[in-house]
Amino acid sequence: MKKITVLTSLFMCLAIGLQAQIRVPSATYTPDPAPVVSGETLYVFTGHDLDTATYFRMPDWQVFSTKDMKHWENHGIVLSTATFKWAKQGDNAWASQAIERNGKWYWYVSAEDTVAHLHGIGVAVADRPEGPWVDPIGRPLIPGNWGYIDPTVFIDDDGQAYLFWGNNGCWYAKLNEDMVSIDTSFGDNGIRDMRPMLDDEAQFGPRRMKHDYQVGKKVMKTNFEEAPWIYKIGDTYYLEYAAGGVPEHWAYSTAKSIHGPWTYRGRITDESPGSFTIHGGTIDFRGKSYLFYHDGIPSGGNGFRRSTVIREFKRGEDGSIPKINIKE
Ligand code: FUB
Repeated sequence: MKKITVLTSLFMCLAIGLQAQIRVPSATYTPDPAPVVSGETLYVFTGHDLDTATYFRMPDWQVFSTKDMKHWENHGIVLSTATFKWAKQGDNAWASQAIERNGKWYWYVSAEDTVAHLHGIGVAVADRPEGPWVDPIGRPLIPGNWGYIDPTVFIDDDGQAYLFWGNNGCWYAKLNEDMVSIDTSFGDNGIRDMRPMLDDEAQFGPRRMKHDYQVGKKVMKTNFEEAPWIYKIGDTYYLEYAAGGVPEHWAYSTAKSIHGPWTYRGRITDESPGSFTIHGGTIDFRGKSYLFYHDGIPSGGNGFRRSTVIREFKRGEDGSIPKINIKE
């Protein structure tokens, strides 16, 4: 009987276009999920909203893994601000993403630079996702500045690695082969500013009134909000991102060059239930595609106590990402 009910609801989900949800089992909150596949294993790197948070209270980062999307291993809190001596301690451990290269793991994190008193990007290195993680440079890789949060990392087919990041703007840099320094000959002191491209509706979607932290008031800006998620399929670069101001939805643009121009491709989701942020990313694993993001449902709608959710979806023949229903 139970089996029939599960099958019936699965059939109903497929018939009306809903994607069943998977939740990473955890006793802690798991915001800002960043999935990565290594061999037969999918790892999810997340942040950690404290149970008592009434504003962002995020002291550390966590790792989970699975081989089949059903059984999960919780590796726990494996990295904290304590690793980054230059960072504000015990808080502001914001979004992150990790990547494997030549047998080492590199974890790029948002943390508060105590010199600039603004978020910058740090990097930690380990032999495996479970750690131990160390800070190989003892300073921020990208020093603090307005909007310098939410790093996403990608290695192109020619071996060139890129780091993108940003809130209310998007910036990117070329990582050197060592993955812990940037190519300072690229852009302005190693950083290229994407804001002129972000301002183009054809590249990043319709403008709307949004708060701009640098000018301290609302201005007309395009869709891009924060949380870039960069990857490539075939010869197409994908940039997914939190969009639309708050509350955020998930959207994407594509390009034939990592330097743009980008083409706005539309919404992937509507706004995340119970959370004004949505941070996530899509990934392919064992022949299926999954969207990772966070919502506020387990906390009863507290946008500072967010949990990872996963939705399976099917890419279009042309590589397009369908609109994914995250409301059910
Ligand atoms: O989790 C803290 C911040 O909220 C992240 O850095 C943003 O992407 C948003 O999810």
